[in-house]
Amino acid sequence: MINEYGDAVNMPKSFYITTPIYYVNASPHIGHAYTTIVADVLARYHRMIGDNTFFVTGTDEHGDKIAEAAQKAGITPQEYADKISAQFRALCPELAITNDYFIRTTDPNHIETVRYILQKVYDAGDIYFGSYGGYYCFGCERFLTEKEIVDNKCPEHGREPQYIEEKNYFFKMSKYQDWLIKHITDHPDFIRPERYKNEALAFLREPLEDLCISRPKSRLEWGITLPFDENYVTYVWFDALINYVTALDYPDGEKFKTFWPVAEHLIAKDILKPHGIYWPTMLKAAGIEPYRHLNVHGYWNSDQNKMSKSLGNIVRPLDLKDKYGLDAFRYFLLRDMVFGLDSNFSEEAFVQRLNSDLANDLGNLVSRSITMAIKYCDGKVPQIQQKDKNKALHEAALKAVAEVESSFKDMSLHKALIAIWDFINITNKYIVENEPWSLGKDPANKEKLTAIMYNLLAALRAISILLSPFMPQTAEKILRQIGVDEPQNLDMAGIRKDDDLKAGSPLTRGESLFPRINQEKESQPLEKKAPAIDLKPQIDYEEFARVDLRVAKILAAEAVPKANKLLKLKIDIGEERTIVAGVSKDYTPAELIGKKIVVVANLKPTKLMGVESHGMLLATDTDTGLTVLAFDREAKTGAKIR
Ligand code: ME8
Repeated sequence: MINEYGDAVNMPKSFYITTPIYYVNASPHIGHAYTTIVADVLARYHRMIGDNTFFVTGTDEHGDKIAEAAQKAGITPQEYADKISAQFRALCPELAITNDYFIRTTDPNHIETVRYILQKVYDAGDIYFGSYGGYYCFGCERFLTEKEIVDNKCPEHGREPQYIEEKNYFFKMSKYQDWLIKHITDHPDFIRPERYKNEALAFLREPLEDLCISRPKSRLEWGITLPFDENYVTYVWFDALINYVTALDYPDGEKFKTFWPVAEHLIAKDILKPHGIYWPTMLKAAGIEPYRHLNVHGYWNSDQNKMSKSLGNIVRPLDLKDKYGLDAFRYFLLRDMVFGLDSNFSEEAFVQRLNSDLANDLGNLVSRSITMAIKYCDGKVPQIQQKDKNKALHEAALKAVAEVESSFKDMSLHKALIAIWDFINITNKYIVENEPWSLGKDPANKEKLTAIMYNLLAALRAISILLSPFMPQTAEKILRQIGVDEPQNLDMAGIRKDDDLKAGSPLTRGESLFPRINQEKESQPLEKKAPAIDLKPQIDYEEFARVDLRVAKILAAEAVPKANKLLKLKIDIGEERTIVAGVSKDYTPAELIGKKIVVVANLKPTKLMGVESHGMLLATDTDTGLTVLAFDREAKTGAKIR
């Protein structure tokens, strides 16, 4: 029999999951951690249900961005790539990531595969030499179409794209436009969730241009040399996307045969176009079948903005893990993002979830169940009769299993966690309704009490199995407390069969799984960190002197209508100006009027909520909000700051 994916049923199924390979121009933040953790949960789940699984992550190391970052840091691109790639690699064990392979685009086998595919596509006549001029965004590492440029800027990176015209090699992407539209239409979940399929189809409503796939070495040397022209290197996306087949030993590897037909890519929405448009057409031209699914999630924002080095609002995954524990961190990320939509990171929301879902619901359930079972069953898993097993509780476990299974099919992992928590709460209710502490007062209730304890332990076992892909350390801790020796051998089938608890196994009380956090007393909010100082480019004095900093006296201040953070300030810097500043949560207008502050006077004017701002004040983040830079002695209005 053949299932919906064309696999022979009863054969072990295969599952291939990839994350983007991350640029090595900056250290990892929670956005990277999120994608990698989601991939890990999927890989763990598929291994648990018996699928032959392969999970790849890695780093993307060529291109302008890296060359530029290395130059600023005063080291070679290879040294730079080695350093940051090592940070991404080290993050994997810290986050309990079970990747089977870590790929780097500077690996010799990858370079060979890229050259092989380029030659193949070139020989097939789909690469030609030509000339092109267009607006290039170095953040996206690609030319932008006119429609993508808003107010002369790339909306994703807030930078002006640069006009570049040069002779280059082009991939005939346009030739595959109709094929791709048909493929996406015929396979409605090829790109999912649906909003991103629609976005890809919207790109494809415009004529697709051919893709420039080279850079002359005279401009950029840090890349893979084209096999058919020594003077050019490959364009970074053509290089990077191929990692997904290099990792499987394309073209002849067994892994390629097994895993490519079931390839699942996981990305955020920022790189939809290269994955949804470039990559399938490249595969088609190279004679390789398309991947099975492109799974696209939204952004983790911080303070309502996309995390970026320049905004200094980067949240570092290891800081959170060190402060609150790995499983709490994994749980929060997976529970608080609806796959496909953006989510705002806030430490407060994190602590709330930790206290309510983890400390209260799960932690309390485990600790009181084990304590009571030890007390009422002499420290061992009891033996009970089939008729005493609680049907309703078992059915609730089966319902959770079914919901978890269906959530994994469509990537709605937060729904899987909601289903598991429904079951946790039903189990908590079972305790409250049965009042074992009352029954325990009368020895005549011994049999009833023993049955309740068994049913509770069976529920804990089911909860741990369901949780294990998400929170592997917690699952293992609970299973050990209920006397399961080999937690790694459990699977969903073990929940369906309800007779698997081994009578006589020792019960042990562990430490509290999730101690409550008293946010006010105990918790210092994490510092949002700017990138490590050694990665910051040094500038010379001339560069600094181009910024015109002035002493400004605030003459008037008022809220900007409908904006929730902005104040409109009238200032004197030797002339009168209006500036708009995001400080209304931290200062009242009255507090500001008369104050002398520091302003960047030569910033290009910009409109904020309809008000034109002619400069920017300086402020710094503190644990309680913003503090505006002011003076501790006399300062002359309009004077230059040196
Ligand atoms: O684009 N929220 O690398 P990259 C959620 N090298 N996820 C985020 C995120 C955020 N705020 N920020 C980053 C590249 N990510 C290329 C990829 S693949 C052949 C080449 C995650 O370092 C998310 O997975 O910019 C996003 O797609 C990826 O990091 C971009 O990583």
